[in-house]
Amino acid sequence: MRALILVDIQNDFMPFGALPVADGDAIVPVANALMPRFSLVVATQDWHPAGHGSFASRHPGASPGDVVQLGGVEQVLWPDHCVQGAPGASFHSALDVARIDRVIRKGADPGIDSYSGFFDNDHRSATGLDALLSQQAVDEVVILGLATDYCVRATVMDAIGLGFGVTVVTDGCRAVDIAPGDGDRALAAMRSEGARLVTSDEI
Ligand code: VGL
Ligand code: ZN
Repeated sequence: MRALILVDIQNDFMPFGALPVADGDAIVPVANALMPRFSLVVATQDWHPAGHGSFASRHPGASPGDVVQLGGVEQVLWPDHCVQGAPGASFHSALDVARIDRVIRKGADPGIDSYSGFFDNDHRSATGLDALLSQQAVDEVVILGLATDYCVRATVMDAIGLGFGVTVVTDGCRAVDIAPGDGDRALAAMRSEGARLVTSDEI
């Protein structure tokens, strides 16, 4: 059984959002076209409390892009984004949310970030996504979303580690690219860990 996982297709990651991903809105039609082809569609949602520890605004003197320790692991600091219940945390208005079967929220613990849809960044707490997929006898996941170099990458790496067959839809992903090429390097790393990289017309 195969499932589609949509990673963080939220307003704050769109070009008009608080943590803008260039061309991020270009993936919405890709997601909409693929959803009807899957019997299980799961969307992850970055879902931070105000004042989350990944926000630069919580660290006096720090700026977005700085790296600190948070929850015992390295943490890139970000602008405030995807605050629970705020418009920036909502899915893009053109995303066909009626086709989403389950939403997995992550990043709610102020003391640790959660890029992956499966685990917090220290791998201590699970979001419930693995249990959900196992219940549904899913053995293969197809993943797309935002951003290639953070939450897509982490979700893909955890899925591989958990033993799922993993396909990444490259035209359904866009990168933050703090350093030019981060997105391409992330895709190369996913491939070398065993992910299959395809374009949506190959699904
Ligand atoms: C993400 C940075 C911070 C992502 C989430 O969805 O890739 N990136 N929070
Ligand atoms: Zn976040």
